[in-house]
Amino acid sequence: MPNQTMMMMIGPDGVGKTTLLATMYHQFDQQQSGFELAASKDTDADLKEAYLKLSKILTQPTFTPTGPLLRGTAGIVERKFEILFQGKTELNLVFYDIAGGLIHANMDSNHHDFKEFKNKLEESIVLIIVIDGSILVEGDELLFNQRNNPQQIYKLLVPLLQNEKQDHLLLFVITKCEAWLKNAKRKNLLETAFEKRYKVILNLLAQKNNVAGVLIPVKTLGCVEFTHIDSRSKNKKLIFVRKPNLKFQPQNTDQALRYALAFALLQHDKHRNKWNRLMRWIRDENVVFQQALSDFADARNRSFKIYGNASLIEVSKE
Ligand SMILES: Nc1nc2c(ncn2[C@@H]2O[C@H](COP(=O)(O)OP(=O)(O)OP(=O)(O)O)[C@@H](O)[C@H]2O)c(=O)[nH]1
Ligand SMILES: [Mg+2]
Repeated sequence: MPNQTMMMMIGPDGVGKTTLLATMYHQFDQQQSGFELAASKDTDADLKEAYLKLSKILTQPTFTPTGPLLRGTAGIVERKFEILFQGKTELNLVFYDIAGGLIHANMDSNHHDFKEFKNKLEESIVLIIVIDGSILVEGDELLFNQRNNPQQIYKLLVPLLQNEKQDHLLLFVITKCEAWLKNAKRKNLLETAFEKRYKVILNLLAQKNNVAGVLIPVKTLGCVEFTHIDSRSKNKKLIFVRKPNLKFQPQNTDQALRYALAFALLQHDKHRNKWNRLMRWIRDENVVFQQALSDFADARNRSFKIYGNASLIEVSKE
């Protein structure tokens, strides 16, 4: 029976968790390795629906954020996948896509949904922390804290990382940052803002041996750019424009997925039981697997900044 690995999309409502999941699934290139990612029927249908919806929104000349991308990111939705190796299921995967509202809940809340959220978070070994990039760079302290809520994410991480026996990967994925990916100087602004505003979380990572973090700015849309914050009403609004000369073209979302999958496979391999290990050794399966994993991991873009224990994401070449 193949193992199961849990991952969770984390971030307040509207940061772009579901959009990221839909674009990463769509953008992922299966061709390059012995591994294959297959979605369950429901997951495949839902994520394709989300992607189609996005592409339709983007045919309109003016861009208005739509509200939740898929009906039903209420509570926690389980998006199920499996990784196949040489045609056989190697690992079952669940991505928990949460309703962002859960992030703001009171930590001591006894509410059923929040308890379920904390339990599922405890099971997850990869956390995809989705950050609204426009607010990260341009938002004032109050707006930034409201919309990205890093304090609450820190409070959730502290108990999770206390278990020294379990390794974790944190992917800090920045969305809505098309405007800052144009040149090295602007990219630097984005990175500096991230390191300043997530300092407490990055300090936590620096003290731990059991966690690695990767900063991955992505384009989920690629053709919509932040222009300014409209502060006239009480509820500040971010104004984006649809760039007519650019295509809807996600970028680097597949990298987030590749980092997540490589880590899941590494952990899975590390925790095989002795009997399984022996059988694999006798059948000479380890070498082939290791080579495939190493090829898979080599297709990761290595220009992203790494925090914490970088050795946790390295695949040894044997
Ligand atoms: N400009 C821009 N808009 C984006 C981007 N990613 C998502 N959006 C918009 O942000 C809105 C919210 O995106 P969702 O993916 O539904 O956000 P979520 O984090 O899943 O939100 P909840 O499910 O409510 O927690 C959608 O209208 C998207 O069109 C991006 O990279 N750039
Ligand atoms: Mg959602």
